[in-house]
Amino acid sequence: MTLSQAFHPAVADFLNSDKDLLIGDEWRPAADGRTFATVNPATETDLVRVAQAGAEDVERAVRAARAAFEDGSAWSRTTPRQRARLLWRAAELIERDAEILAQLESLDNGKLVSAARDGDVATAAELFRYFAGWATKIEGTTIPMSTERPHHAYTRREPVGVVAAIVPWNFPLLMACFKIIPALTAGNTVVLKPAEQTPLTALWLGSLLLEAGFPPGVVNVLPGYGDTGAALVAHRGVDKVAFTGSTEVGKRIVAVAAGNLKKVSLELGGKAPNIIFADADLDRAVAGSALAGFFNEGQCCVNGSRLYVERPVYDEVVKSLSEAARKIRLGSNFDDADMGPLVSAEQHEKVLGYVRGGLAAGASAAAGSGDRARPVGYYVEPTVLTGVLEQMPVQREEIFGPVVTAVPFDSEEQVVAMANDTRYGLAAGVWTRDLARGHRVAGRLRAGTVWVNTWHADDVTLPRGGYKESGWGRELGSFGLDDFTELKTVIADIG
Ligand code: TXE
Repeated sequence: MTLSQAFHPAVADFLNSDKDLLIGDEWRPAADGRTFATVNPATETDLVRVAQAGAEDVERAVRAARAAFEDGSAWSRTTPRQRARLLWRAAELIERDAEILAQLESLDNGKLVSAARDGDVATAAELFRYFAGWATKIEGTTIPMSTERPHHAYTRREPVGVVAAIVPWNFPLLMACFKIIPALTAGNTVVLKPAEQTPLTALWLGSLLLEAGFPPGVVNVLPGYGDTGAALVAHRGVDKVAFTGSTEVGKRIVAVAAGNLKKVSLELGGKAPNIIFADADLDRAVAGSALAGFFNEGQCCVNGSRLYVERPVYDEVVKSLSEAARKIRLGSNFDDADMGPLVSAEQHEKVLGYVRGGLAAGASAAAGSGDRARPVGYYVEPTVLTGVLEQMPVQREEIFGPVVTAVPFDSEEQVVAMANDTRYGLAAGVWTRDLARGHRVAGRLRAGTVWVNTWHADDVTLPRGGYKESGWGRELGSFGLDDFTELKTVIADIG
């Protein structure tokens, strides 16, 4: 493919040849020779063909990851301080290649280069540094026993083993990092399966980790479709699956993982309620709700997609939010714009389908229309729907696009009940000037993250994850390491 001058020469070069799988320290085509195309969502044209990992490749990658993990391997002998240095080195390499990674992410996913550079890539480097600090601090405890003979009992935190990291396309590099980094910090080895829509930054990351000095086999990268992920989940040589994706696939993973009872952590779908009380600072609440609804083209599991507004300010908030939505400028890659296209034709159809379904069922569009925003590219206008009923699919199901439904409410009791009436529980938010109410409602909302007078405020230090059908476990922060370790109790008779 030909790219404009604006693109980094290394990006053009990277896209010039078919991409291989990373197994051990070798880049190789799929054993059965299959490849698939990854598409630029802004132009709907193919970017490059990528090796599609099949069963034999999964077998080889798991074997490589097992060998790298086993007792006596170079990786098993790596000290915590050495692991910290490797992670720190990886952060430096990410920063060195920040522009390349940002451009690849933009081409593959659709988000603007600026968003990828300032958000995804910068946070990825930050995550490496944050967890580098933890590598030397994974500690056990000594625990008293009350036995007659004296004993010394203590715990050790040990790596789980081979981790299959299966990630989606909305933050391709970052989601890979969410899993790989804590896994490596704790001494595990990894087989990474990027989403079929967005394999490119995962491949670049694979080569950076080799360059950083991680021993061969510690990180393997297998692009492919769901069947590649499914083969990893079924494999008895995999000790843990760390998954982000749809709730439906999450449930399938749990069922298959039962085969060898491998550990599973899941970060799944959401349908976050965003509650604005009449006493809120409405300018901030509206700006925050636009961010909540439309950040990352709305393709965000913690996207504030269900807006509840106290009735006295409902019309005013809907009007201001709709104006804010209409001001969002669509564009691609380096454009001076606010929002890119959605990731794929499938996602584009899905999102437009929900909006049209909502309109057909009697909802109205205060912004947006349910039409393609542009003839070419998977663009969707930021959309605000009113007249939505609680039982409509547009209100109950995860849309995963720039679509907000706005519903009025009359009391705290009523809105808490409506907010919690969902199978999801990933995130929620509340806007009010009444501090007591803010914290009271935060406590009543059944969600893993609750924002008060803000949305998307975040840090690599904070755990995140879901209640109910939004998942199992927590990622990031010190809690994020727990799922990547086994806890061993050692009891010694010292009588
Ligand atoms: O997700 P999938 P899709 C939601 C969002 C979106 C919908 C569908 O609503 O519209 O899911 O997106 C791999 N065993 N989220 O189809 O299928 C797959 O190859 C093992 C929310 O992209 O769950 C990819 O790598 N792996 C979410 C990853 O799973 C399997 C982010 C996610 O794909 C598999 C993405 C299987 N049987 C979508 N089938 C969030 N929580 O942020 C597929 N995969």
